[in-house]
Amino acid sequence: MTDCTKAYKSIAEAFAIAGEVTDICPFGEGHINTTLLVTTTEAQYVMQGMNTNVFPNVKGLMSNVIYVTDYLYEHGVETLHMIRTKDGLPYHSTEDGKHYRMADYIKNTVTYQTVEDKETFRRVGYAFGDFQNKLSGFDASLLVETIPHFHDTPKRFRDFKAALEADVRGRAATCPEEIDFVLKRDGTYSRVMDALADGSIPLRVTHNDTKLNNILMDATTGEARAVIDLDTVMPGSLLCDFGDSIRFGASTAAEDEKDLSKVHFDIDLFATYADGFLAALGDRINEKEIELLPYSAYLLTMECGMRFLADYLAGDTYFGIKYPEHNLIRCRTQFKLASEMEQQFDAMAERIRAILAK
Ligand code: GN1
Ligand code: MG
Repeated sequence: MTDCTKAYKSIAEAFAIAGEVTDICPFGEGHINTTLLVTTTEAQYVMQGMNTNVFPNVKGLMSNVIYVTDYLYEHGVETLHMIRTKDGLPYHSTEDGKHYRMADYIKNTVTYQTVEDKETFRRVGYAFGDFQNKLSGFDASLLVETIPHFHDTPKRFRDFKAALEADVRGRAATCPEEIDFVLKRDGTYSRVMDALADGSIPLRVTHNDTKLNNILMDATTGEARAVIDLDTVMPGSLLCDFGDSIRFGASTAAEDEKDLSKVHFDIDLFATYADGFLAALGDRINEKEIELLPYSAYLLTMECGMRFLADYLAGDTYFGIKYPEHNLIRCRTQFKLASEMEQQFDAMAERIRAILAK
């Protein structure tokens, strides 16, 4: 039995699973929760230790996940199926104050860290657009705001400046160019929040973390099977879901690529994703949202970059890291992408117009 299996076996056994646990191993690429694949003599499950630093309200978090998965299931959408504990509870708490949840492993699916072929990315765009459609009838008042101000970029910018001011690790001296990159763009961060505030774009129930690796693709057919990582499903803007997918998927390299000469914004991938996303939405997107699609790619990329940089300055307390400069490396890829996007706003708008004219 591996050390990992030994460490988590009794936790896995707290859930109403089939068979005897034979193996438990780390799984996936998430930066927040501890994700494990549990294998038993009869089935496989995904177990997660929830990060209470990021999600202090575990009860509210799990209530959201159950509401959303039940709703999707009732509407015929393949989704996560949460397993209750043997006591019938939605999650299991250990004596040392950690909280775990369990879901069925969805068989014959894969996730991608970069786009391997364009058609896949179109399907991802369609699937995230469709996810919005499916949730359009969902009663948003049922949802707890798991992370308030999650995509409030001006607030993220203020948090970044506070981390810079505090500079608790003395790291600011190691990254003056990156800091300057964020500060210089003050004034470019509020267009989505402003549009929500003046009512020119609607508040919807959105996913808010639409990375390519948050969607399970069928290993045989290549079809999108299920949207996962439902922890940040909250009221928000469709633009954040679009922009976040672009920042991650329309890059030619991984989010933590060290060689920046490999990192480029690929406008063809932008257009491919937009094609799928807009096809799913049909006329359920308004003029202002359409106008802000190119900007949203830039905005979400800058937001994520400043969050990585702020976490580097704060001593890596939020995102999981594999080495000390990991967050700095991550922010550099985001800034490289954002600087290329800035040069291509007109070209992006042109591609959107061409898609809508079809
Ligand atoms: C986190 O949980 P994961 O790894 O899918 C983060 C996102 C960031 C992303 C950057 C709750 O997503 O907001 O965009 O890392 N999730 C949370 O890769 O903060
Ligand atoms: Mg994830």
